[in-house]
This record gives sequence, structure tokens and C-alpha cells, in this order.
Amino acid sequence: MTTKCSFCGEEAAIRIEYARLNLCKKHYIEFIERKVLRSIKRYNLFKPGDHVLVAVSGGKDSSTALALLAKIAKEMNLDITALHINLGINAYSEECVDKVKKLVEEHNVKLYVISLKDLLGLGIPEIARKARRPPCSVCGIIKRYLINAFAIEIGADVVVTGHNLDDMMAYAFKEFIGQNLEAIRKLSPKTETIKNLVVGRARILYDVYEDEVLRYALYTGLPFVSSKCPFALRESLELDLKKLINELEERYPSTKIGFIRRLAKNIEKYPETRNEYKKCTICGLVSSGNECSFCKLTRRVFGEPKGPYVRRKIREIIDRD
Ligand code: Q46
Ligand code: ZN
Ligand code: ZN
Repeated sequence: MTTKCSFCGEEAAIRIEYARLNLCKKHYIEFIERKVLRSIKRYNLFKPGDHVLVAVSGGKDSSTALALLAKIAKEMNLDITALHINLGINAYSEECVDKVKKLVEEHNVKLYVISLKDLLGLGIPEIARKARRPPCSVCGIIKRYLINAFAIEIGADVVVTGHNLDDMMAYAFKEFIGQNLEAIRKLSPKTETIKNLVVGRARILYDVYEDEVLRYALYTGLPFVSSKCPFALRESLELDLKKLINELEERYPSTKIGFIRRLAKNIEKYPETRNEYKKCTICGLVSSGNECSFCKLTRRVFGEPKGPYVRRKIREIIDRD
């Protein structure tokens, strides 16, 4: 006997155990859209008139975030711009750019693309080699810097990223294991904006399970890259933690959603980092010390810090359009 959708009686495609619902594809899509809208309101992620910058990588999470936002932009009076960074990781990056272009076209969102090779003359593999650091470590520094610099230059009020519930829970567990409580404080649905220094992040998929995101992307036919970056780690504490939390969810349904809601509620009980927001003496953007990690990294690779140059180039890219 087939299971029926709890809303329309059609054949159900999925059971949402924590909500005790069986859903057909159509009602599943509506369920996720309602859930995200509720999270946006619950966590007060936007105010009417906000200029929202969505950082889209081409993967399922940020593509879903962009598609969901594009749908509610009018209703919430949001102005949406997308930013993609072409990391110069050969065929993988080319596929990402293609998918992102299709996605923004389908959703009628203005897209800016920053190509690392055009900007710095090198892609992630070469920069990592020259810096003698793992690709993901330099990639993280560069992406964070470019997204923030771009958001500042374009005057965005908030940056949306594609982090889902499983990502946030795995980060929280990892920091808890290391008893790095100040890092847990940063895992809130929304982070702070400090004028001219850092633009706050809104994690609109905070309450959405990773497999729910994937299913939404598949059911709505979103263009996204399903292959992994060639540098993605196959083994890591974070990946093991994700496996563990999924096992917990299977044995004790609602573990994940219960955890993330309580984390959001209790976040201010975790200690804040002191002097978190210093200003880089070279480029003027946020830094934990005198010089930001991007200026330090580029000094090592290119012989001079590239922060000021990159900010100027980003301004040119924005002015060109
Ligand atoms: S893109 Fe960059 Fe990831 Fe590739 S090099 Fe690592 S961090 S795995 S999300
Ligand atoms: Zn239905
Ligand atoms: Zn700097």
C-alpha cells in the first residue's frame, strides 16, 4: 500500500519524521519554503528594503538559498544580488560558473562573477602551492575576504550563505569537542554588521537538514554542481560528526532540529571573543590582528599584500555594470 500525502492524498514522496508528515513533491516544496520563511522571521534575518548579497558557489546549498530568496524577495521587499567567485580550479570551477549563470537567469537575479585568475593571475591550486598551505585553507581565507570586500563595496546590508543545519551542528560539535566556546558564539543564524568593516551573515538554511536541501534542489530542478571540488577532504572530523548526528537523528528523530533551535536560543550564553573587530592596517577591513589573513597570505604569495588592490578592482567591477 502506498503512503498518502498528509495534505492532498496523492502518493507521498517523503516522510518528514520530526514533523510527522508524509508529503508529495509539491507539498514538500511548499513545506520547505514555509519553513525557511518562518526561520527568516523567527531569527529576524532581514528588514524590509535590505540589499542582500547571496554568495553562490554552484553547489546545492547556496543555489537553494538563492532560489528561495528570489521567491520571497518581493514579499519581503528585499533587493537581491548574487556573487560567484571563480576559484580557478580547472573544469570544476568552469562547471560551477555555468550552473550559477543558469540559476540566476532562471531566477532573474543580477550576478557578479569575480575570477581569481583575472584578479590575482592565479587560481586556488597555484596560490596554495606558492603559500605551501592546504588548498582549502587558502580558499577559505580568499572567499571570506572577497565576499566581505564585495559586500562592503556594493553597500549590501547582509550576506546570505548556504550553510545548512547539518553544517552548523557539525561546526558546533567540533568546537564543543575543542571547548572553543567563543567559536560557538559565532554560530548564530545571523552575525553582526560593523559599518565599513564587516557585513553580517544571514544563514537562511539554519533550520533545514542537508538532505532536505538536496531534495528541494532536485524536486525544483535547480541547476547545481553535484560533483565535489577535487580538493574536498574525504575524511575529516566534520564529516565524521555529520555521520554521527545523522545516526542520532535516525534513532532519536528531531535531535537535529531540537539542537539547532536551542543553540540559536542559547547563543548569547557563550562567551564573546574580546577585541574581535580590529581593522587591518593595510586594507582597512576586519581583522583579528594588525594585518588581516588575506593581506598576510597575499604578502607571502605575491611579495606584497593585495588587500587594497583587490578592493580597488572590486570597485571597478561594480562600477562597470
Ligand atoms: S572549494 Fe575551496 Fe571547498 Fe574546494 S578548495 Fe576546499 S574550500 S573543497 S567548500
Ligand atoms: Zn500533496
Ligand atoms: Zn587586509
